[in-house]
Amino acid sequence: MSETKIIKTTCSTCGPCCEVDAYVKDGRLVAVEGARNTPMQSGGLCAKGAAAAQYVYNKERILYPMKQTGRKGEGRFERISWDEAYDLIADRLLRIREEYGARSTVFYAGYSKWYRPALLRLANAYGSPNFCTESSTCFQAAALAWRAVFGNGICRPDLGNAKTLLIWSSNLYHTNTPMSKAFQELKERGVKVIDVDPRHTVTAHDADLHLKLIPGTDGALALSMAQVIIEEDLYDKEFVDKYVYGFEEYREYVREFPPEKAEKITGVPAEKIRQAARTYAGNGPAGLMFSASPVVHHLNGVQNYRAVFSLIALTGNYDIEGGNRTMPGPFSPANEFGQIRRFDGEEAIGQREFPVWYDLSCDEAQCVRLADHILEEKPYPVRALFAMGLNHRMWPQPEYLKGALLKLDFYVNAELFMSESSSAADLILPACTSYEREQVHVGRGGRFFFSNRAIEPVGEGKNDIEIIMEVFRRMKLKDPTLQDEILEGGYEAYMEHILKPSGLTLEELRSHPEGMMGKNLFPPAVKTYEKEPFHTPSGKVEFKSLVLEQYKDSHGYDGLPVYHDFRENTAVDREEYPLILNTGSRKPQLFHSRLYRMLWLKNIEAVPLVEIHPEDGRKYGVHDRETVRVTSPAGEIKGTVSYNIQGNPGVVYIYHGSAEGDANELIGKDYLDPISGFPGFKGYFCKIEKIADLSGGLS
Ligand SMILES: Nc1nc2c(c(=O)[nH]1)N[C@H]1C(S)=C(S)[C@@H](COP(=O)(O)OP(=O)(O)OC[C@H]3O[C@@H](n4cnc5c(=O)[nH]c(N)nc54)[C@H](O)[C@@H]3O)O[C@H]1N2
Ligand SMILES: Nc1nc2c(c(=O)[nH]1)N[C@H]1C(S)=C(S)[C@@H](COP(=O)(O)OP(=O)(O)OC[C@H]3O[C@@H](n4cnc5c(=O)[nH]c(N)nc54)[C@H](O)[C@@H]3O)O[C@H]1N2
Ligand code: SF4
Ligand SMILES: [Mo]
Repeated sequence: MSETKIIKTTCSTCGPCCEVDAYVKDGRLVAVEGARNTPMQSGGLCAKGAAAAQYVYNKERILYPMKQTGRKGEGRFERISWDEAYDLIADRLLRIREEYGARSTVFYAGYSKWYRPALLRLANAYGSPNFCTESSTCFQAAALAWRAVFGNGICRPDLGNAKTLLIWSSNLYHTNTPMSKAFQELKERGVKVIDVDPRHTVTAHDADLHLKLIPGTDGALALSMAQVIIEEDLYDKEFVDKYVYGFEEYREYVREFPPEKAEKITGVPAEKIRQAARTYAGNGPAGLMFSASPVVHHLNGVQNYRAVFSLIALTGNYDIEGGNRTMPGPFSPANEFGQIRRFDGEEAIGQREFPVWYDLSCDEAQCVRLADHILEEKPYPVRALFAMGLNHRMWPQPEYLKGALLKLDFYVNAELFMSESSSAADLILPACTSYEREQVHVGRGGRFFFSNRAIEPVGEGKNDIEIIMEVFRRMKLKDPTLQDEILEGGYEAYMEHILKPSGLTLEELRSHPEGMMGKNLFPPAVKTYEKEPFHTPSGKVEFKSLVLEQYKDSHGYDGLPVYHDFRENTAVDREEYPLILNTGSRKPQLFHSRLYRMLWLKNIEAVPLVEIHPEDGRKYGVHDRETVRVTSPAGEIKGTVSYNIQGNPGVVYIYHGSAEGDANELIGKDYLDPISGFPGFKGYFCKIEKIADLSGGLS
């Protein structure tokens, strides 16, 4: 009998890429534990990671390349060889480019980030401006808000030196497990923690002050804190005088938000607003921890986060020790590799409607309008989609997108699983998990580590970058932006290439399972603005954004971080739909659509829950565990009531991504932040009605 081997590898079942020890026997993954003997892990693991074997050997894994044989969307496939698959892709994509132009092909990446730089290269080399990712609903709106204020680099809170930490909507115990250790250390040090969250989460439980606001009212709360800080003379005059543009107009504007008025808008008691303002401004240095999504999943999302980010500059906590600053780190190889911009000169999806996305955001197209673009063919048709991990349930009204996918001339999806979105494809390709591939990783603080392949790929699975490279070769593309032809060089050369700026070699890294510090690190620096102006049009921190202001007449954007209340600013009949609908606040055992197929995880909550406050239960005549219909102006779903007292009455919480009751069926596809294009996932409207007595789903 063979021995069980322990192999140092990574889990990337969700985002963070945690280092793990994989237990492998007879070539099979039998168990996973958090890595021992590395600086970041101590043997612990989250529930999703511990269920790795159910992920890797899931019966829905795609094992071979498969071609649709029936009618499109019917889900009938036949196995073909990789060779045939590559030829088919090259042939179809080249013909579509010839006939309709390169922009008619969209390159898309779902939530798995590691291969994106290579996919962007492929899109560039092919010549399409339409490279887009799941960031069309995640992080990039927060980045956009940040850049509108500070111009460049996103600064994280300096947890090691802060005396106060203001957490603005992050439930890190559930969403960023590796961070929870740092958070506990900070608590032990006696750092004051303020948490802004509509629910009393585990993270809020650990806070000194919890501001339990009504979802989507973040802007009013931040402006009110600013009002207190300015009125009580707690702001950093020197920094503001020297480095801030638009302060006088901002000061005038925030006068409209005294805490008593903000209390009415946000539901947060005026005294708590004052206390938070005084602590954040007075007990510095203070860091602000923000999140990729909840604040920007609202119609006024970008402006709300701009109001929040402005507090950093107002209190002089920008780029100082213990505030928000560029942390010392490596010359990030992944970024260096990906930093080739989108193909310029052609109008990308969403560009006309969301121009600031293109001015400030990133290398990507805003694909929230993908379905409209396919169906309406305006301003030009989209005919093909080369996707990796596309899940239509990410979008509001997912069936609308699914219908549009069926209209494409050619749609290929590389996936781990035979997902619903894969079944609509002409061709599906088997991708592989982190356990089945090698990978170079950049950890926190400039530490690099190598992730071994723990097992051979399941079926004929391939790593996404190898797939991209072969598609590139078969189309005989040239990467116009690179001297060394990196996509032609093979995966080994690719890993070498991304490691190059760190000063480490692949050989060195492979022989150091504990990881290595990069040789070329950014030296720790503070107050970088003293040497270099901010990368904004004014060269200063912009409380009044000149980029947004340009579009005042054409798009109605305001330069100040103005507050518009989503409850007033809507065509929805509130008598018909009295409840606020907040979707997708994370659960520790789920990850969007991908983990419902893992029974160990799914059965923790076997049915889709509609979480309501008991007061609402009484008001609308529905009880815990009853089956209810949830209706919004966009659609309806069924779910099981779960009484929950974490939040306030008046708000319903539902998770997304499950075919059995997807919250996204309820969100209107045109209910978007006009600046970022982000859907209002966390601030729509609904009603609930009882349809049966006992769901029987929960025991
Ligand atoms: N287990 C698990 N972890 C995940 C994910 C997952 O699906 N599952 N997803 C990953 C992804 S893609 C992302 S973007 C991150 C998100 O990471 P987080 O932002 O930390 O996660 P959320 O739970 O979405 O939101 C955090 C908190 O925001 C609160 N919130 C909801 N609406 C509002 C609002 O309007 N204003 C404010 N201030 N707070 C609000 C919620 O109550 C919640 O407690 O998580 C990542 N980690
Ligand atoms: N209602 C509502 N909707 C939301 C949100 C919300 O809060 N509420 N949150 C939004 C946010 S922040 C995000 S980030 C998105 C996430 O939305 P998605 O990116 O759609 O997330 P997943 O469901 O994880 O789907 C990604 C797919 O990628 C596949 N996959 C995983 N790893 C790999 C890999 O290595 N290679 C390949 N080729 N495929 C892989 C998975 O099997 C899965 O089918 O959802 C957004 N949608
Ligand atoms: S948080 Fe859990 S599931 Fe996500 S990568 Fe880390 S161990 Fe894996
Ligand atoms: Mo996200």
